[in-house]
Amino acid sequence: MSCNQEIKKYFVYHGIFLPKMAYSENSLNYFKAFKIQEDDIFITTYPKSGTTWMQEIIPLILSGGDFTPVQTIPNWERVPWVEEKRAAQLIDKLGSPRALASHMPYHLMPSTFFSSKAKIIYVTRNPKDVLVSSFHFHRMASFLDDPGTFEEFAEKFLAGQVFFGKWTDHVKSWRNPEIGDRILYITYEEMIQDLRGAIGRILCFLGRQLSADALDRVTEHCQFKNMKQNTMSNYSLVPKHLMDSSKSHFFRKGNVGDWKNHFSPELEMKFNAAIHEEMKETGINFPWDEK
Ligand code: PPS
Repeated sequence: MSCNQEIKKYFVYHGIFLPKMAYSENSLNYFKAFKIQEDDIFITTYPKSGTTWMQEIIPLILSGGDFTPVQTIPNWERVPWVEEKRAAQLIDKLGSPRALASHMPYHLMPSTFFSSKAKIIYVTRNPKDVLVSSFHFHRMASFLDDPGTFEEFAEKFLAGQVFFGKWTDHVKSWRNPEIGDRILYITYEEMIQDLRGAIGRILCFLGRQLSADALDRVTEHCQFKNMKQNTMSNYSLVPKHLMDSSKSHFFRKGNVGDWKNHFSPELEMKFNAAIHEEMKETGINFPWDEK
């Protein structure tokens, strides 16, 4: 990293940058020793891939379509990140089954996670749109580096010098075959295209049901324009000195393909080549990949 001020905001955990504001040695010790329960449901994501969206959908599924939890409990309390500083206190309050979140790569999960039956929903998003979303998030979040120009930030993103490291490492880690059928892979793009269908897949995976009417209401509630108004999910409860919505909103655009408004042709070529090089041996194909 280039300057002292930047270094002060992060520490390095197994090669991954983590903002000191939200993570500490204590919180990571808590995370490592965390006891998984067999009916836990994990939302795992690389940042800016659709975490908050899932923190709305899963509680609505678990409540059978009752809106009370998502209208009264902030998203970070109803589905806490297990690695964050506030986790211990928040997770203690959860009923069963617990819905939990993590931005960690698979191999850094708590040791009891690997042998458990906990279910996992892994959301993937086109890394170009992740980069754009992350760039604007870095502009508004004081606990992250100033991103510099978009081109500068893209360099850091490709090098993994951003919180939670390289996108490719994260995505590859969660494709580990040993996870078996405990994991549901879903893309942000398919949720945009057919949210009702995507929630249907999640219901099936979790062995849950909603009436057609409840599914319609949940789907409508989870549309971008409606979630953006939910003060329990839109981060408006966070003080301005931490997240400054005059610079960028957390609920910014919520669409697919905003990268086209940010990438030069040169950057697009470079970005495609870098991602292709790191993903080519994996056999993983995404809908957004060049054919
Ligand atoms: S974080 O900070 O890692 O928890 O961020 P995360 O929630 O993973 O990602 C934030 C982006 O997801 C968008 N978002 C949505 N898009 C469509 N529909 C719904 N309901 C929705 N909820 C959140 C949010 O707007 C961020 O994307 P951008 O592209 O910046 O708008």
